[in-house]
Amino acid sequence: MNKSELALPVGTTLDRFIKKKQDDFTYATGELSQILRDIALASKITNREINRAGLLDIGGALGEMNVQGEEQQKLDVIANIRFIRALTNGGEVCGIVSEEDEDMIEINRQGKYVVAMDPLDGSSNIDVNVSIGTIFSVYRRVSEIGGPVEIEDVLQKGSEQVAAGYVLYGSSTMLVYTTGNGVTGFTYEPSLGEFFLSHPNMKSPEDGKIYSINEGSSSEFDQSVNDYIAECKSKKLSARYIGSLVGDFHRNLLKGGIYIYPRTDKSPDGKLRLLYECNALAFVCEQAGGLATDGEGRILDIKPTAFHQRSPLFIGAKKMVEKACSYNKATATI
Ligand code: AHM
Ligand code: MG
Repeated sequence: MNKSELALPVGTTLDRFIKKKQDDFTYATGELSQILRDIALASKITNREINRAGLLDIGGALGEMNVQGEEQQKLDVIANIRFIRALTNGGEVCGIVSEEDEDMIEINRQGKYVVAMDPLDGSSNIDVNVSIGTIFSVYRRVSEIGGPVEIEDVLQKGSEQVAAGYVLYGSSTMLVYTTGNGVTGFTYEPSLGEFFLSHPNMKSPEDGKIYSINEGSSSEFDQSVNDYIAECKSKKLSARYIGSLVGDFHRNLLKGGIYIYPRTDKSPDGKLRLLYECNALAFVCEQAGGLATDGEGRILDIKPTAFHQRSPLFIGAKKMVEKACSYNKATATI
């Protein structure tokens, strides 16, 4: 046996990768690198808490509602605190908009970036050991550095994002992100406490065989959505829906599929939040060669008007999203 085979290389850590790629950033200052490291740190701690759910008294509901009128789970709140704390200590961020907080949180006026995030998405799956995720989106602030963080710093079109990604707490924990130069995935190695490069240059298949939608609400969907579902069935595609956006999106990204959360009678603007759910995944998806629309136009072109604004979402393999939107001939521009 060759001696070097006794100690095989462990691979490229996220930190080392970020450092190597720093020059790819539009603003190659290292600040954005620090934000990604802060997010990675918070996700490791959140991962630890999630893995202990069931052993400690951190499962179940907190007994309070968030700004969306949804019951907050204890782990939603724990993850929110962890991410805010890491980004605060990192010092590069001036403001955070979180699904769990009504108002923007001002942090460091010298920070050049704002972050929009859903610290723990898929709340209904927390207590039943099904995959959940963190979603994040980073913008460069437009207001003067040193002054107060402004609403306009966050209410930018998704096309202005400088970085976005997600963490999937699944059968393994993965961090996937883009800074506008393709999509890269890292897998967490718990014994070393590090994310390692595992999915370089992730690409969405152009077409796919999976459709993901909560069909239980089909009586509330527009006819065009039901027409597309009928087509999926006629082609004998596979229906896969776990109710965790990050998990459903990630599977479809790897295997080829479409995720749809359309408008419904109950949620006339859709359920998902534009700033910290749709935009972040739309950026990742486009960077991987896929497409993301609200059923009519490109997600990344929508100018947000409110922090917690909702949007319908059609996201995934390019041909599937185009096909789904083609049923909506009256208004679709894609
Ligand atoms: P949340 O942010 O409260 O967790 O809600 C978002 C989640 C998504 O992860 C998931 O795709 C969707 O809501 C499921 O909603 P539904 O149960 O209506 O199908
Ligand atoms: Mg969410």
